Amino acid sequence: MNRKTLTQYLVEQQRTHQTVPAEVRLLIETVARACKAIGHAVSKGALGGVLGSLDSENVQGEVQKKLDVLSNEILLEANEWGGHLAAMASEEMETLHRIPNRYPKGEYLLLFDPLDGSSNIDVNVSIGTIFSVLHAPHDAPGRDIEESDFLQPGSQQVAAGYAVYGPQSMLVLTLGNGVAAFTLDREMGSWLLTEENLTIPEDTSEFAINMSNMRHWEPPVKRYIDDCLAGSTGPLGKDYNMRWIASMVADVHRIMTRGGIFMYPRDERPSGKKGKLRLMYEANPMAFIVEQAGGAALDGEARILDVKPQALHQRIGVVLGSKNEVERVRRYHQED
Ligand code: P6P
Repeated sequence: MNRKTLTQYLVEQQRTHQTVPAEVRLLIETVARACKAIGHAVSKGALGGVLGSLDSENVQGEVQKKLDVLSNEILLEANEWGGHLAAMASEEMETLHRIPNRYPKGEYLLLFDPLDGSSNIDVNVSIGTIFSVLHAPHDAPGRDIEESDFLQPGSQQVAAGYAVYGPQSMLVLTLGNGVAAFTLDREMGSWLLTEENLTIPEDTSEFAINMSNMRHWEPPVKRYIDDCLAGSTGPLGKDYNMRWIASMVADVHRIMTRGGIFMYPRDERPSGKKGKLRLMYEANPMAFIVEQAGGAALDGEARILDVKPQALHQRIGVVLGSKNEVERVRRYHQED
């Protein structure tokens, strides 16, 4: 079977939709090439001397894995010379990364979590890269980009995607016209289209949450999970299954493939009041992808893509996945 390459898919998207200019196509191809390089480094494991932690911490106060830093550098180096970006921002960097003056600047902003789920690296569990593309403000070309230029609601995203480095390496991408999935052909080194229109089933009986945080949850979350655990004899009238990979990319990819609901809610701990996951480069891109596949994404009550960001690394509660199940969780919050 002759499958379309990522480039063919992007050219067709460019021809069909005015919202996909050539600059965006170049940007996505560049990020996809960087994800191939990251996946290659990840797959070497101990053989590549890239496992384990560094003595450094990132802006989140998390110990950095060698692969976190390597993945971040791969994305920075791949994207700074191309002329399509005005600046970049990353989970691994405290402030934005401006394009060096020796390179031309473009009109897009790229945000990424270069290696999400890195606590799973050393135990050989799927991890991934998450990225989000915004348009720089129209007056940006004449001035230095500031952090405030990134603080746009997720509804403003031009494109978003993730790469999951698992049994297969896959790239899942939206340009605002549905969601496409590509599988890496390792012999050819090409991302080949394997799903043109990913759609999340509207209903599910599978939830994903870290149960060890139960004592910290707000009452609506506790009531919802209790009702799921009550199964067919409880108010929801059906048995539920549970999954928790502790790698957002892998948990979300399962939901993109067979449905489900992913929850990392804000909780009552001082550290959890705003949630654990980051809005700009985890929640927003995943919310864009999930909504484009017919799912829903809330912070518990409000639509994530409507949230006006206040800070580059701000955190947010996340409830996303099968539309009818996310709506059910919203109703639990409204009962309070
Ligand atoms: P916990 C990984 O560190 C991450 O940011 C997400 O990928 C994942 O969903 C979550 O944190 C796991 O958190 O508290 O279960 O380890």
